[in-house]
Amino acid sequence: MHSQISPPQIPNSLIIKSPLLATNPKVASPPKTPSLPAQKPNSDDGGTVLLERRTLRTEPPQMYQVVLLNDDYTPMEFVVLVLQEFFNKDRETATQIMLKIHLDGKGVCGVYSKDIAATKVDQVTESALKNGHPLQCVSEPVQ
Ligand code: TYC
Repeated sequence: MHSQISPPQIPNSLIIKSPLLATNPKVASPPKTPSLPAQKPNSDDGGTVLLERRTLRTEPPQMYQVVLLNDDYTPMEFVVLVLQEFFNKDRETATQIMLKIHLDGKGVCGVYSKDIAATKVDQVTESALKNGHPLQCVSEPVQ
């Protein structure tokens, strides 16, 4: 004779249905198919109705690259510090990006959503003005 251990039974009254699980398609539900208009079968098609299945896809959001422009006056050290502070670059990467900007005229510091990119531009511009440097920073849509 052997005894079986069965899993504990959870009463329905204790199961909470999370709204997150119900609405987040990544977690719970498969891609939605748009509902089709009701169709009357044609009299000459033998009652066959052709249903087209289309899957709704959401486009990824437009991303923005934040670009620093070269000038003749902003000290190299200041640009390196800006890249470290506002773009989270380590000292070596920041130095490489700064030198690229110095040689090419401009360089990408990072790619962000529209709002974050605008904030980065504001932060860099404010810091440059406060320190008396003409450093220019802009954002532009990627592609
Ligand atoms: N060209 C500047 C100098 O020689 C350095 C510099 C680099 C300035 C990058 C701006 O975005 C810049 N002091």
